[in-house]
Amino acid sequence: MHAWPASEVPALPGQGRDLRIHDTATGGRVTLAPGPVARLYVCGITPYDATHMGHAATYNAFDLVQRVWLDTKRQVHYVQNVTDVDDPLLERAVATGDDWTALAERETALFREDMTALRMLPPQHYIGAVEAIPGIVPLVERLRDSGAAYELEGDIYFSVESDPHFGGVSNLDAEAMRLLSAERGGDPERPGKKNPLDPMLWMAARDGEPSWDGGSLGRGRPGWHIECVAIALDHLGMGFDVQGGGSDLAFPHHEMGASHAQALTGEHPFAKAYVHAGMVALDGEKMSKSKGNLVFVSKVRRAGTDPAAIRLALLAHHYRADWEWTDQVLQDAVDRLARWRAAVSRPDGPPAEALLEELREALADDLDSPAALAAVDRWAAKQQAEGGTDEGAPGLVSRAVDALLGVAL
Ligand code: 5CA
Ligand code: ZN
Repeated sequence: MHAWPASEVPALPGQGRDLRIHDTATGGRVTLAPGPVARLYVCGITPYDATHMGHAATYNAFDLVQRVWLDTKRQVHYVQNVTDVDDPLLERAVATGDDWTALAERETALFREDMTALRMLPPQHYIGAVEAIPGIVPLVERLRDSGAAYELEGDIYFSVESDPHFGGVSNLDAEAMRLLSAERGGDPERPGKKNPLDPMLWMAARDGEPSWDGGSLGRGRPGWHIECVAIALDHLGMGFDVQGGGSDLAFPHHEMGASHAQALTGEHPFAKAYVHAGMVALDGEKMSKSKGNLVFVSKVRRAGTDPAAIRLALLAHHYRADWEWTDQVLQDAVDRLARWRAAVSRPDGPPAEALLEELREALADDLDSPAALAAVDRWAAKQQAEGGTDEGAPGLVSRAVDALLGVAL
């Protein structure tokens, strides 16, 4: 699949800082030290509805990861998937009478537009589950042939007991895992499984559902976790720097993915850090396509809101926090954008070198975007109150806000 166009990232004077970020697996902060090419995998959308502010907040977090790395003069090798065949997508298509491929294509196109408008840097490889199937089949065959997977009435399940590290990403107890498995696409109640948590790797063809040639697996379609493993191993290999997603992906998705990869390669870890963004809520409940309590990026854009203001609304919250989208959150961002634009539109202003270092330090400190915004607020307030004589300052502030926060002033 094609991704979306990249907005330019201005070069900044001086040197960026290494990112210290919260890793779910260790439960603490790790200092990432990628090579000259940092490797990032971020789980993509299941395209059965438009991009909402929760999605946007999560992609914003990993856009910041890239911007911090780029500021250290590294390149970033970024891969993202699109879960363009899965139960919720097929169910939605049946419910609305849509063709499932048309639904997936339409919503993926809208996602690209939203990402472009929000100045999110695109992945170099943007890969759909359907196009990954030829790479998934041999992996499932290998897992089955090595004894890490087994057949149940034509479906193939992964055996979580085949991985000695199982549980090490999300660090949850057995009861919590069982509850989340049932909630998030698993089938712990199905009789005949070796362990109730075992996830499906390959689902044998069902009547009325799409299916593909699975070689010795028979016709069917891939499970969810193996999709991301196949794509990540193909394009990044084991031991890449960060796997990212919202906190609802820690278990089972990232836990199972890590286990699949470990069983396939005998290596550990799959990702050096597992990074999870908090959940955005509306009216007190997590925004989710299944509940329908959504604020869509595209709708807010169509209502005339500058995408830069949407981005500032996201940045005003720490990526690990759970927070609530409200009209006031957006209004505050619109006001902030206006203040910042007025401040950089003058020919000169207070010196901004210290601000650049504050921005770098805030973001390197577990992507503390609220602290970054506060630093720019202080510069803008000083500009408004006293002005300044540094002719390079407004330009430097614009470039720094663009390069590090993805906001065009
Ligand atoms: N296709 C899979 C990942 S392989 C998937 O989870 N798709 S999704 O469309 O449901 O979610 C896409 C991303 O948005 C995931 O990282 C998910 O954790 C995140 N996300 C979903 N809802 C919210 C929310 N309310 N707040 C923050 N992030 C969210
Ligand atoms: Zn994924």
